Amino acid sequence: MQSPLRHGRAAIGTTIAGGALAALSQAPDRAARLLRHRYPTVAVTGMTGVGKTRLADRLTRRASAESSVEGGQDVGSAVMERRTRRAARLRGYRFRVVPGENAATRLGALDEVFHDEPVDGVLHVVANGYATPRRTGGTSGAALASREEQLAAELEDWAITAHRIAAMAVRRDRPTWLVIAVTKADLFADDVDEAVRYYSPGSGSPFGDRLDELRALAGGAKLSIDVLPVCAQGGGRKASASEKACSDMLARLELRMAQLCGHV
Ligand SMILES: Nc1nc2c(ncn2[C@@H]2O[C@H](COP(=O)(O)OP(=O)(O)OP(=O)(O)O)[C@@H](O)[C@H]2O)c(=O)[nH]1
Ligand SMILES: [Mg+2]
Repeated sequence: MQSPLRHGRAAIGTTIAGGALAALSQAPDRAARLLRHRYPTVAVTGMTGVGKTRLADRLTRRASAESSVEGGQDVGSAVMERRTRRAARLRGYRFRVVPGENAATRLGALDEVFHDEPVDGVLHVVANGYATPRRTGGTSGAALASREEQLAAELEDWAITAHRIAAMAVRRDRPTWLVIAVTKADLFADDVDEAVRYYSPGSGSPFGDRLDELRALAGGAKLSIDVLPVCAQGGGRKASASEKACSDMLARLELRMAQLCGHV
């Protein structure tokens, strides 16, 4: 088997998995999956408006429905979305996109992906304060929120998800992987490194501290954490320089997920 670590070094800017990564040899896991004949499952989590649906669509080569913007109003997902990336020899994925809006459907979806049918890995999506503000149910007009408010909301949202991830990780004997996808990088192209640092374990930032807590809770060897910038916008025919950068980031994310799932 090829060492995931060796590949990882070449492919990743920020891998803080350390020793946990060495334990992430997914070979027996892959064998079990092949027997069941299923793609690995990936939970896509994160607060409302960060870009989960858009990213999952991009990763599954699905055209995002422009109907999500109705009459200029950006509408969030109301139910869990299922997307499948098909590939030969079971090297695809089944994504479960948990709605970010704090509705009953979100709680049910969290139960499903972290308890009832526990996923193989987690793609937690954050947007460096650039989540699209969404109005709360029943009100109209565009919602407004500052970047600081969005970052605070994101932190609160993460606490709930992190708790679920920890509970799942301690319950199983094989390791769980978590990738923090810092999306909408096109909106802060000059600050990508800084954003990645903010979302990284050991950074001393509010988010970093929470990740450190999660690792302590789950046990270092039970959870690997990667932080990767990405953006899901564009990719059309008129590819500009920034679109090229976007597809490069997307490719790095895909490569990392493939490594974590034992696809490569
Ligand atoms: N600039 C930019 N905008 C993005 C990107 N990804 C998503 N968006 C926009 O951000 C908004 C929210 O994206 P969604 O994918 O609907 O967000 P979500 O996380 O699924 O939100 P909920 O369904 O409410 O949980 C949409 O208007 C997207 O077009 C990105 O990479 N760059
Ligand atoms: Mg959505």
